[in-house]
Amino acid sequence: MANQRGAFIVFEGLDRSGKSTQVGALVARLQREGRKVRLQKFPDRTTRIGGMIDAYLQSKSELDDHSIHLLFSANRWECANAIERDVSSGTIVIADRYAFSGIAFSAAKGLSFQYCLNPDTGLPLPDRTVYLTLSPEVAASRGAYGEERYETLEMQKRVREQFTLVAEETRRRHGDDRWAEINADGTVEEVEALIWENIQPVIMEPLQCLGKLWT
Ligand code: FDM
Ligand code: MG
Repeated sequence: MANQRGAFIVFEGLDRSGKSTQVGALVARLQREGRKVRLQKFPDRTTRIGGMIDAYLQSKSELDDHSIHLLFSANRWECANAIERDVSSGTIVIADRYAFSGIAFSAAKGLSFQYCLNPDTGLPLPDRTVYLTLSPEVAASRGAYGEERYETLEMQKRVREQFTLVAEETRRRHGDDRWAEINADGTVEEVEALIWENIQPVIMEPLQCLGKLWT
């Protein structure tokens, strides 16, 4: 189909869920199939705003919780036009984290859920968000957390709770099809197969234009 648009697919998940591995594998597979595909990491640490976020995450700077929340959102807004442009010209844009992490991490620090949601209102709405879940046992068996801010067991537990609320809100506002949960306890290949099966309808069927988040 000549003018078929691409798609916007987001991956979310807790630390050590294998999210970045799976995103990389999916991008490679789509490329092998001859699809136009672009990986978009959030936070995008390559921009000026992204540099401020990077310094904060590495504890090289301190910022008020509201300030850093708004910077994460601003970092998405500075990429929004490119996502819309690429999807409308046939590219599959795969995002490693998005606004859902934005809410889950900031709300886990105590900001109100509604406050966290607001600045992302109107961003490109993902056609599907794949949330990779991990049982606590398997998470524990995958070794130590990293060095960055938020990479502690206590914070990850709170983030997991908030992701449950984010999932409910997404389904309530945008429908059940927008949010898929995939158990990432299996091997890389097993999880890859589950993801591939899950996203087939999204990348095969011609879709209408991209929606707007939280509207
Ligand atoms: N994070 C990520 C947030 O707190 N808010 C956001 O909006 C986004 C996109 O940043 F701990 C957190 C999640 C994670 C950290 O992410 C850096 P990566 O995926 O580890 O680079
Ligand atoms: Mg990290």
